[in-house]
Amino acid sequence: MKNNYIELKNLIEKSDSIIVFSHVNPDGDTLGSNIAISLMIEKYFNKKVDSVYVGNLPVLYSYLPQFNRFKNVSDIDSKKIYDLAIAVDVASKDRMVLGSVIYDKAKNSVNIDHHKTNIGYGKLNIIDGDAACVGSILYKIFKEWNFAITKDVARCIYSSLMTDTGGFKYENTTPETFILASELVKLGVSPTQEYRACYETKPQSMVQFQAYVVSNTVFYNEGTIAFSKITRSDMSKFNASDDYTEGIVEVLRTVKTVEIAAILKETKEGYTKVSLRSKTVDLTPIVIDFGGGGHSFAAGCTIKKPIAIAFDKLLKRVQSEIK
Ligand SMILES: [Mn+2]
Repeated sequence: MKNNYIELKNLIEKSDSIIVFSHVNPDGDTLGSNIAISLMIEKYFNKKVDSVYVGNLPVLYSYLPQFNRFKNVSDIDSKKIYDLAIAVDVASKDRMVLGSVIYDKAKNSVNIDHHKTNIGYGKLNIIDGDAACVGSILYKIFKEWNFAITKDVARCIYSSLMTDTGGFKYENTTPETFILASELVKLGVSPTQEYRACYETKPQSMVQFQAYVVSNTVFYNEGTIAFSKITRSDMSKFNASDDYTEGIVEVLRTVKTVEIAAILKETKEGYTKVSLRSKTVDLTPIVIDFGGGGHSFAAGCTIKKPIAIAFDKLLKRVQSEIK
């Protein structure tokens, strides 16, 4: 792995134009990691970096330092051939959507990720399925490079770690998680400030929308399965943006009897976007059946069917996992 860190450094050194991609429906890890590596490259290699997102950029993460640096992929000249394209937290190339074209065209490509389902689509792949978040992989890389981590970069990495461990409580929370958190706090990160900025800044209508979705939950198989669906009309009733659904599926999993929870959301195209969480059941075989990906206890997929049909198909598949 350390050879890869050096290889990445060499690639950056010989590149003039660099672009960093986050995955579609970006979360705290992909955005925090994107800013962190972009800032490090700009500071220590003196290169200009385009930090790029696809789809919508959730305002929730606007507390991240230098959040304004993000550019939408549609604002990037798709004919431009970058010297180096880096994907962070992007489990599969299609999660870059339009960006995958630019990524493929780049002279060199790097794939930094912690999803076990990642097949290694980059020319250089730095994949650690045991890492809690991509931010923690970046921390190791920066340490190996021997570059001091600035407070802004520390905050971005802390945000990656905090959000991907669900606030230091998911199964990926290990002794290393706390060692890293400790290092970051020593660099000046305030856990209270980051927590409040991320989790206690919801609009009123978002909390009301989430309560509505939770109240519509249907329980199956003696309460071991919790499913709730969100239609476009639910969304418009609450004037909800896509990030309004963030965190609801975790609320369903807080029910004592629940083993698998799912939120199904009708997309603009009339398909169904699914977020799944479980307590002990490995979700990856389920989402792979539907062309999705993710982690064992947190995964997702988009089913190209209307929501009612997708609901029944997914429920049957989930029920087959519950003995
Ligand atoms: Mn992640």
